[in-house]
Amino acid sequence: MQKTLVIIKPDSVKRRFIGKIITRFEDKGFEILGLKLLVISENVARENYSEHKGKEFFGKLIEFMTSGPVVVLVIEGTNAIEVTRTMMGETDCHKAAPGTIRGDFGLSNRYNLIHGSDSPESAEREISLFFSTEELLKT
Ligand code: IDP
Ligand code: MG
Repeated sequence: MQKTLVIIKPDSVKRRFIGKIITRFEDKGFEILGLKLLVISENVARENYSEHKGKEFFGKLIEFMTSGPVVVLVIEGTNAIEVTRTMMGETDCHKAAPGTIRGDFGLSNRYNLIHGSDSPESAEREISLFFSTEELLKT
């Protein structure tokens, strides 16, 4: 079993995709261990995306991620990190395959609807940015 952090990004919340996206993970068989609706602070956004600091899109990414409410979830299941990333599709929604969240609902490479941790180390770091242990059903 593995845990991962998913963020339903501000564009998804604005487009009323919260239910649709959570349903995909529930239908797949994942368990939800934590869930909240919030506006991400600039510091937390910078921390979540620290690996991209210095890249040309970093400033706009932080602006986007703090532009409105998001839903953050901790989901658990077999191979959750890789399976979630497969379900999300490629970063650039133009290139993401049909059947993926980005492939089905997106047309941008910045406004791409969803974040998912990309490694066990990132998952652990990102989960602890958003949730205390008391806020998760299991640790
Ligand atoms: P990921 O979300 O698929 O893991 P990353 O490469 O980690 O993709 O990039 C983080 C986020 O930064 C992306 O989800 C997207 O919102 C934004 N981003 C990535 N590459 C670009 C780009 O070339 N232009 C604009 N935004 C980008
Ligand atoms: Mg990434």
